[in-house]
Amino acid sequence: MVFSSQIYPFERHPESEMIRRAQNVFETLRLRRSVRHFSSEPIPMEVVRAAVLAAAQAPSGANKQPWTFVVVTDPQKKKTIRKAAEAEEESFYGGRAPKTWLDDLAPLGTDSNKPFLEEAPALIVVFSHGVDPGGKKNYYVRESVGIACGMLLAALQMSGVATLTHTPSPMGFLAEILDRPDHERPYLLIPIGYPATDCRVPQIVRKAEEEVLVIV
Ligand code: IYR
Repeated sequence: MVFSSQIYPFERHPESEMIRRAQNVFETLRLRRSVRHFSSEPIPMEVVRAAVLAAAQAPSGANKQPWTFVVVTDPQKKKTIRKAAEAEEESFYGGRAPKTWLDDLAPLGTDSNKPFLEEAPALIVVFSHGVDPGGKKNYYVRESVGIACGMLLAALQMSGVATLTHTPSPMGFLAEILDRPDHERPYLLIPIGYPATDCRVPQIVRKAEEEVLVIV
């Protein structure tokens, strides 16, 4: 397909306004934490839809947009997903994971119990398309879908919705339970909602600017 081009309607801001916006984004994203204890209170579907549409504006290899976002609110489906995820996690924590991995997870206090998969009012299951429906390969699929997921997490956080990136492994069961077509593979499971009132999170420390930023 050949795209016709157009003048880009870029929105330019004064520098002081740019700095203010950048700091606002930082202040909001600084507060994002992986939440594992959600209130069951529903979140407005309009917010979820806008966040998914924001994510779907991500750049992708050859603009193939190799993603599908499935939003699950049905309690029965969430229960089925929880059961299948817990079965995988039991084998992960019960011997499949190397000791070094389990040692790294110990401070986070995670285990094979995943009540949040039922408690959270919605689960967003992100699927990647390694190939298109006709079987033709897509490009930079993991990078493209990873960027879209980052944009989704940021959009949700900026809208006031808490998130968890959950990766039961392997997660092929999600394609089955959600009856996805063959070219879609589960990429990430994102429970979303409001934190429960007694939700606690580990006290983690982010790397300092000098450790993550190099200006050449
Ligand atoms: N998927 C497992 C294990 C797990 C792995 C990593 I890397 C984490 O940062 C957290 C958990 C689970 O969800 O418990």
